[in-house]
Formats: sequence, C-alpha cells, structure tokens
Amino acid sequence: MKKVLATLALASMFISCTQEEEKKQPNVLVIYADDLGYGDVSAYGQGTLNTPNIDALAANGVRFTNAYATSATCSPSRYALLTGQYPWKNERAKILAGDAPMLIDSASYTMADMFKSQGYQTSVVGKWHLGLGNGSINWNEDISVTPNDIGFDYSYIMAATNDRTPTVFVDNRRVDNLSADDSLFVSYKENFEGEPTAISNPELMTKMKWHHGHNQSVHNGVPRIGYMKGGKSALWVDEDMADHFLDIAKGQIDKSTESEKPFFMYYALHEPHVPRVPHQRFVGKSGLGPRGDAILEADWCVGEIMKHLESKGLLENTLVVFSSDNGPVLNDGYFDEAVEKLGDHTPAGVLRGGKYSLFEAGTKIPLIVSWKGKVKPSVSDAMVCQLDLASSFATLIGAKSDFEDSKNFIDTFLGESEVGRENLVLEATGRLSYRKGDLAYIPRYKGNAVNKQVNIEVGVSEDEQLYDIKNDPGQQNDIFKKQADTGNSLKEEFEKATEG
Ligand code: NG6
Ligand code: CA
Repeated sequence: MKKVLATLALASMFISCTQEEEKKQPNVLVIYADDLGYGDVSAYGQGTLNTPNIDALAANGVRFTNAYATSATCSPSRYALLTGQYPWKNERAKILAGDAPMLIDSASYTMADMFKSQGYQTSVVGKWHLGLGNGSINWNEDISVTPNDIGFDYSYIMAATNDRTPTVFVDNRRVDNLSADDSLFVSYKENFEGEPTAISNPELMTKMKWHHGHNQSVHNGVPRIGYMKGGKSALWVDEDMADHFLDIAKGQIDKSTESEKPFFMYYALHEPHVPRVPHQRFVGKSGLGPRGDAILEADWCVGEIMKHLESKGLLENTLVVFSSDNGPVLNDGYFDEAVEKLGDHTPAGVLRGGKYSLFEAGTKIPLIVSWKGKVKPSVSDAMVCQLDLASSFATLIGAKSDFEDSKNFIDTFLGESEVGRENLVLEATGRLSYRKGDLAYIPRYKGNAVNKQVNIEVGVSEDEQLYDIKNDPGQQNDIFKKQADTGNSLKEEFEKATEG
C-alpha cells in the first residue's frame, strides 16, 4: 500500500511537473515588415520619422544594431527565415511572380513544423510571397500547396505582394470571399481578352500611376504586375488591408488562448512595400507622403497587437521579434512622392545602398526582441541574422534543431550574451557578399553600379571591395587594396563558404 501511494505521489508530481513545463512554453510572435529600412524606425536614432510603438518594443527589449536579413529582397529572406537554409542554395529563391509554385518543399522541416512538433498552434497572417500550388493554380478550387503544407495550422495570406495579381486573400486553401459565379483567372504571360490594363485604360489609375513596371491589370485605382480577370467579390481594398490582417491576427491569438496551446504566429505586415495605400486615418500624418504614412500604419499595427497581447495577459509569456525582410527603397515603381516628400528623413540611416543592394542597407535591418519580464532592455551590437531564429527558437522550446544553416544564438537574441555570428553570406538579386567581424567583402561583379529605376547603388564594381563597417558604417572607404592580405583571406573564406 505504501509503495502504491508513493508511486501515486511520484506520478502526480511528474504530471504537475510536465503541466508546469507545458505552461512555460512561451508564445512566439514574429512581426515582419516589408522593405522597412534601418533608419525608418526612430529607436535607431537615424531618420526623422516617429515610430512610437516599435520604439516601445525596443525600449522594453533588445535592440540589435548589427542584424541582417539574408537577402536584399523579399522571397529569399522569407525563405531563409522559415527554412533556416541560405536562400542562394535554392536557385528558385528569387523574387517570385504572383502565380509561382511554392518555393519551400513540403517535405522540409520548417520553423512552423518545429513549433508544431512541440504542440504549438502555428499561423501565418499577411504577406506570403513564397509561392503557392505546384505548377498551375486554379484559383477557384482548393489550392493544392499552401502554408498549411509546410507546418502552419492556419494561414491567411496575400498570395504574393500588394503590387502583384491576384489582389485577393487566400484563407487556408481557398480564395477568401470568392463567389462561385465569378471565377478568378490570373496570368503572368498574357492579358485576358477584353480586359483593361494601365496601358489601354490609363484613366483607371485614379489612385496611383506606374513609374516602371506595374502597368498591367488595374485594381482599386492602382496598376499592378500581372494580369487578372474576374473574382470581383474577392478583390481586396488596399486601404483596409492593415486592419483586416490585424483583426485576423488578433483572432488567432484569441483562438490559441481558448485552446490553451502556446502559439507561434508569423505576422507579415505589407508595409511599406509598394503600392503604399494606407487607410485614410494615416493619410498625410507623416508629412513624408504615402511611404511615411504606410510606416505609421505598420507602427500602429505593432501597437495594437501588443495591446491585444496585454489585454489577454500574454505579455509575460510571449516572445516578440520585430524585423524587416530587406532594406528600404523610395521609388519602387509608382509615382507616390516617396522621393519628393522625403525631406531630411533617411530610410537607410547612415548606411549605403538600399533594397536590391550588396551594400549594408540592402540587408542590415531593424531587429528587436522583446519579452516582458524575461528580456532586459538593452542594445546589442552582436552580428545576428534572421537565418538563426529557427535554431534559436528550437533551443528555446526544446525542439529538434535540424536546420542546415541556422545556428543557435538564443542567448544573444534574449540579450544574455554578446556572442554573435562569426560570418555571414548575404545575397542581393542573385549576387553574394560576405560579412566577418567588422568587415564586409564584396566580390567583383559585372553590371551596373546603380539600379537606375530605383536609384540605388547595388554594390556592383569591377574591383573587389572591402569595408570596415565599424569605423565606416556608410562604406565610403574601400580598403581592399590597402589591406590586400585581409581582403584575400576573406575572399578565400567566402569562396569556400559558397562553393558547390
Ligand atoms: C520588383 C518590382 C518591385 C517589387 C519587387 C519585389 C518592378 C519593376 N519592380 O520586380 O516593385 O515588387 O519586385 O519586392 O516590377 S519584394 O520586397 O517583394 O522583394
Ligand atoms: Ca520586401
């Protein structure tokens, strides 16, 4: 009898321990902006725009001054974030069309799979841009491959970008709000007979005109990339997009609270990517035109989602990461006054280049980690990369860390260590560069030094380049020739890291 009682007592201790353990699993919320620059967040002390809600996250968390996306464009950075693999290892990891097939192999182990394996409720809300389906998509039926096939229990996404067709949301496997008697068709090859475009019917561009690209189908007064026909009931209203995604994201948080499961949510904001069409509430508020207004809208969303967590009593149990997929761009294809109304604001801060660039501003982005009661407010200069979030989260929650290039730096992300990555390979529109310690090495490339359409220096030169970014963060002094030995040893390391 005694033995039985002792066993029972032990068993109940064990049960309460495991329940206790389960309770401790923190929620993880990744808020990921689109094309937000290092200088666009006022906590970084560089530009003139005020982002009070993101700043509040920084004031309560760790603000990283030396953080990178893997790439200077969207799809590759997102690919790396979710797979923990360098995107240049997958030749399809480039800016995708709106009807491109899913970039991530359903059989691969993703960040979402990792959370799911530990009993998390996983969701993605917002911009996707990692492809859908497995070749050709019938937008009027269940879509065969969606985020739900790579570890997300729930997905509510814009298929690609806000400047690409189809301008609809996909709810798990279905186009949301699509009516059966008005089918939706999408093409990136040719227009549908009789359908207007920005070229044939420029009068349809009531809200914004195209500057380069973006002259195909027109929806909501805004011309887009790609052709589209039908599906009227499902077409989004750009002005309402932020509110819509926010509502869905809040709803998912509520759902996980009810289910008592911890959650992992990838909340992918669409701002300030083009077309910048924020809600009327934000129009004119930044003084910088639509780009600045869109950033204020994104900042507001950050504040609202944090308020929601607080109202649910979840702040102490939720790790929040805020970052951006690539650096800033002003004119990315529309006449939207981003250049004209910039004033003294510096979206890239002191950094050189921008979106699409091998220079620092292409990939060095704001990154903030906040977790009330767990993370002490601080500023970290450690070199960190979004690529390493997968393994770091895995370590945090005790999951398998089976990611090819993702390394565990959870202590650094939580502000408990200053040890960062020793080196990092970065990518910009298919070209690669190398970071190590305080140095940035850019190999020789053929091509134009400036992408004239967007007016950004892309880092291409017939000379190899080496910069000491600690003393020269704006990359004004190429020291390759002066420090040829160091330059050549970095080059060797870079070639070794990227061979094959
Ligand atoms: C480019 C688009 C640009 C933007 C970018 C993707 C043109 C001329 N330019 O091809 O406007 O959509 O793709 O941006 O079409 S990203 O942030 O999603 O990578
Ligand atoms: Ca982007």
